[in-house]
Amino acid sequence: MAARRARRSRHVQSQPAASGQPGLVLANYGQVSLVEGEDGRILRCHQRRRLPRCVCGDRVLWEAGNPREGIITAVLERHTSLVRPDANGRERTVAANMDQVVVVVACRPAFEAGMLDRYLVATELIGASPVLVVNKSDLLDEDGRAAMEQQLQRYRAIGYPLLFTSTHRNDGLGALHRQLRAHTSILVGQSGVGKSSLVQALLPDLDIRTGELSQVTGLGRHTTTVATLYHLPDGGDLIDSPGVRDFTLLPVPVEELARGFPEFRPFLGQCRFHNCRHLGEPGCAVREAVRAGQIDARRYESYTDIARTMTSR
Ligand SMILES: Nc1nc2c(ncn2[C@@H]2O[C@H](COP(=O)(O)OP(=O)(O)O)[C@@H](O)[C@H]2O)c(=O)[nH]1
Ligand SMILES: [Mg+2]
Ligand SMILES: [Zn+2]
Repeated sequence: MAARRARRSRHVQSQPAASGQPGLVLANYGQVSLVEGEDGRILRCHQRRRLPRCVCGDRVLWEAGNPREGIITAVLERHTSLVRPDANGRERTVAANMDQVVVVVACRPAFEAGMLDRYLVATELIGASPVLVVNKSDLLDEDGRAAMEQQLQRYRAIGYPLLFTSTHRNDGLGALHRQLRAHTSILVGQSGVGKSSLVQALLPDLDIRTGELSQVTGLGRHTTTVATLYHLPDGGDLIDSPGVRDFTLLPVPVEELARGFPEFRPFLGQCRFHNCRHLGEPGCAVREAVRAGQIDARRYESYTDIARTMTSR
């Protein structure tokens, strides 16, 4: 999956002429969306023709039709969106309006710093806040935990929240709950790190809820195959998306890529060349900061790796 800042006023715009009541799209199944009205009731909705296809997390306007059915009359402006290429390489939006992206890693499958950095950059570039979760903490002995802490210290230094969890031992889930409160979050990370297990642990009535949703769609228990938004018991929303392991970065201009590294920001604009790509140009303030130890060398290496894959396309 790829991430990209919502392109305001190009794809999705509020439709000033449209009327209707506000609603929240919990899931989209092609022609049909599940929309939650302000009273909490869930309706099956089709959408007016010529509207952009709405996605999980969209704010919409809808009008009542048959009992428990409605029609979407407007898709409101998206603040953030996650996009990934479909089978034909076309960009496809999977979810919208999340303000937090929870990147889940574990010791098994092995933690890869380069992949973590790609998730973090993609999150920064859509304007959402990353949270780092190390799941399967039960598999770490004291030394393993210390080694993991040490590797991840550079992310703490940037200011990213870092949590250790275990769904098997029920560790750290309270802290994760608190971190998700008052946010709309989505879990991303490599397959097998425990994302679905975390969703299960955070949403004790998940089975009941998916059952309810499939009753409304009449589509059977399909909710695990499309991005679906759930309300957390203590407040906040969690989007479960089965495809987020594919989350990668779409090409962005290199100047924009550097902004995806928050610790670079104090140095941007201080390079000798205004269009410096920080890849070896003379008088580069970013490289100078790496040399001076103000920017972590491993993170800078991730920057050059990502920049190279983008410029070679
Ligand atoms: N030891 C351990 N295993 C876990 C934990 N959480 C999940 N798992 C296991 O990791 C495997 C993958 O979990 P899953 O939730 O499907 O990962 P996903 O692919 O990221 O959704 C399963 O066998 C889980 O039982 C944990 O906290 N500790
Ligand atoms: Mg899963
Ligand atoms: Zn530079």
